[in-house]
Amino acid sequence: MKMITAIINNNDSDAVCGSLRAEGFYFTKMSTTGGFLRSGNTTLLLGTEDDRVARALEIIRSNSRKRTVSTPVPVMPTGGELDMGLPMSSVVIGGATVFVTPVEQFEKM
Ligand code: 2BA
Repeated sequence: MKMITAIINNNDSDAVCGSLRAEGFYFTKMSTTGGFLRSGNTTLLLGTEDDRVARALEIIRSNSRKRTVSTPVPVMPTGGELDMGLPMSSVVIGGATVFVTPVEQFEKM
């Protein structure tokens, strides 16, 4: 058995979750926050048998898109005054960030 931890864009969440549900995957959906951009994303915890991992990843991949967002770049003040208007930088988010880890034990009690 494997545990898939998938961090996905909030905008892809309905499509990913709907497709996973339609194929009978069990998962837990959590509202999470990216450490870099500090904006909301969705993390799925999905435990499944080894032979279904590839299909779960395919569903996540095919429903997750790359997006480019503009984010302010923090700058140090040049003098005594704080710079007004931070420069913007583009950051590409996604598709999904996925970790697949082995499960040593699984029980429902
Ligand atoms: P955030 O941490 O908010 O990161 C959003 C995007 O900002 C990232 O997209 C990446 O393009 C960029 N980024 C992140 N950290 C950076 C850094 N130190 N320097 C420069 N750019 C940086 P993704 O890589 O697609 O990540 C999307 C979200 O997935 C992340 O949101 C975070 O919540 C999660 N994530 C990504 N890699 C992770 C990892 N190794 N461990 C845990 N969570 C991760």
